[in-house]
Amino acid sequence: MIKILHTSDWHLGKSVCGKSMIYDQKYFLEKFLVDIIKKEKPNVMVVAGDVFDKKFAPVDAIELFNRFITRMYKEFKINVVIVSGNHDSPERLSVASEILRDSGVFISSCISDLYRPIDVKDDVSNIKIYVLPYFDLLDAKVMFKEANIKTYNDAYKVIINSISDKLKASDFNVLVTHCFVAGSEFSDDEETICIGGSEEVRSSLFSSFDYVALGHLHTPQKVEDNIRYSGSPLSYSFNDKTFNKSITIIEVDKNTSKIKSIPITPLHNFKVIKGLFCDVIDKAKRNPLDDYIYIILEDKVPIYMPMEQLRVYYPNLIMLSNDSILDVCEQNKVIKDFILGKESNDRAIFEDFLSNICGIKNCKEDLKVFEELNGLIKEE
Ligand SMILES: [Mn+2]
Repeated sequence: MIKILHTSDWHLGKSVCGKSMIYDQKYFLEKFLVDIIKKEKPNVMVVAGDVFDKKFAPVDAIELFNRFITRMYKEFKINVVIVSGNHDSPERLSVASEILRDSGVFISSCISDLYRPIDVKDDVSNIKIYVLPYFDLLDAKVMFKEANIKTYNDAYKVIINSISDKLKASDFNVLVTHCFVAGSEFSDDEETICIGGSEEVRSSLFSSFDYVALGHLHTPQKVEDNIRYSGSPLSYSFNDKTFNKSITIIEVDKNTSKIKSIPITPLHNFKVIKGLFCDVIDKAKRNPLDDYIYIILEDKVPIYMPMEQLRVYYPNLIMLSNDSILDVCEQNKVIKDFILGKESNDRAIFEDFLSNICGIKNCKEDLKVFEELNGLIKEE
């Protein structure tokens, strides 16, 4: 039996709401995934694109990748097959890839890599892993001299047709690629993908493969039983449909396969909390959390430094919003003008601060101190 571990969309170096995810990514690769590898002992790991979040990946992300890949070769001796995704720089990701091939690390960055499948064998099974990284439509047009390649579906059709006669029924044929397959579910952090547009690829094109390891979409899902997105290992948005992430394991015995997914335990969960400030802070005091938190306040009055107050209990509170107060401002001309700074002066702002935030009205002493200090500041 041969085991394939399928993962994708690591997006190493990504920040969410200004918070770097590098510790979470380090935890995923060096603790969670290493534990799975020790337990499951896969023969090969496929990474279906978007290793890095940016074409110019930060140094700590490159270091983490380097350390992990080295360990896969030295400690676990498993083959690693990587295709570049739309977030990766194909040239940077595939540095020294010809030499790395000899060590069982296959990094693919161009269409022509498809014609060099990777063999993984045991006594009964013969797996051929075909790789097709994310590519530019123009590259496909030039390579196949086909002017009528207008969509990714056209390109995939031509590209897959060009190897279909090489696929043998006696082999277990795997394709690793990074694209948007029609009919899949996406989450809000994937808004750049044009759904229903020229990016869409039909799953019927993959019918000659025994398993298709997809990357691009971050929600783990199967398009068909043997055509799957492993999804990203971490949530990268509070708008994620499901915060449940997983990796996929395919066990191949001759020409049959068994597929299972293993849920990922993240270092931090993503949580959205909604409510009035008093209830939210009450809950926070009773149950402090170090998860990544997004709080949606529903108060119709301004709250004094809510982020700072809540961060005492939620140190990883990374986003806070209050649509209710925006609605109030929109409806109330006085508040709107005040916020926009119309007809207000320093004294009026301070008076409003005293009454709205501190609940103190007409306190002559406070106003006197304010006027004195304000005068001094202005003199300076
Ligand atoms: Mn991605």
